[in-house]
Amino acid sequence: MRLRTSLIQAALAACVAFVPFAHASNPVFPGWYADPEAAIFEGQYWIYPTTSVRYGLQTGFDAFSSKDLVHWTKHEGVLRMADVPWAKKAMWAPAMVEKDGKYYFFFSANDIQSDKEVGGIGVAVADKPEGPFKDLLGKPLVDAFHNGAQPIDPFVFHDDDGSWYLIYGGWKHANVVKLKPDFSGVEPTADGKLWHEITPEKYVEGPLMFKRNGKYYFMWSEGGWTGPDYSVAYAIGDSPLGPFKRIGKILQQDPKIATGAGHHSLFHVKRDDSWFIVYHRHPLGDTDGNHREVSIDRMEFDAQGHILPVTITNEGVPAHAL
Ligand code: FUB
Repeated sequence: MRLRTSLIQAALAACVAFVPFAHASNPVFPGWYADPEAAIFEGQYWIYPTTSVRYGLQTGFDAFSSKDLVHWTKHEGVLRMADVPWAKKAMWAPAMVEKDGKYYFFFSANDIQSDKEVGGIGVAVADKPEGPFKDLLGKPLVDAFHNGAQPIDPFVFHDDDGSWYLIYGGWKHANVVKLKPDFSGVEPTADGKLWHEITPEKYVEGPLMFKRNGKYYFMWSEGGWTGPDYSVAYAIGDSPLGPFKRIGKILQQDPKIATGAGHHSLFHVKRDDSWFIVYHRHPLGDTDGNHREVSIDRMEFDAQGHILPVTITNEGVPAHAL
């Protein structure tokens, strides 16, 4: 009898130990979404993507939040075109930061083709990560071409000396410019210059910057975003103003998994120094350029600080608490 009881107890203990652990799968949530901006706000993971439909239909943004990278909650319409008086045509490619308890949502709008048109990069603000976000300035933050860069695809980098930088640019040119601390405009760097061009070899769009062990990592997308060869490369420099020399590709298609893997951002979990790359890609065999889906995989560094090539997967990543 005692033997049977202890066998039952052992079986129960084994069951408790074998609670199946949660695992994501790629794409991480349903729907055509692209240009995902990853942020950690209020103890949760957040993704702010472009709604990947024709430009004319890009009239607002949804956001997604998660506590574990596996289960995602959709927040619909966190920023709508109706709340940006100067936006008329398309809104896409968000960049997010938190500052002094407010949340700032940078975005591209109107797809301007010359300085004669109204549009460029805007910024909206909210009290909560889920919005509702409202236009901050009543006009674009960057409304013209500088150094040949179309004012799209913003990324905001907060340096550890307190400076805020906007890194942006389409049409194969990347600029970095210092932001005023209240994000109401741009201001010169110490050398008196405003628009610093940092375009590396093969740069196309989708820039991103972070700092690790005292070095500045600059990342971007190359290739064409509607096609299979879209990809991500990077450089390492000693200053946010460059220079940046291309090191190589770290994210690209895998003909067994998906095509056009690009326009990424990153989750850095400080607790265990783990890094996740959040990016969009096209399903295999689907040639509609707007059919883009958001996926997450691991990103790792070698002992010298180089970024290792990312393995893109269908399985995604295991649950990862913050
Ligand atoms: O979503 C529109 C465009 O797709 C972005 O500007 C590019 O970076 C590309 O991802």
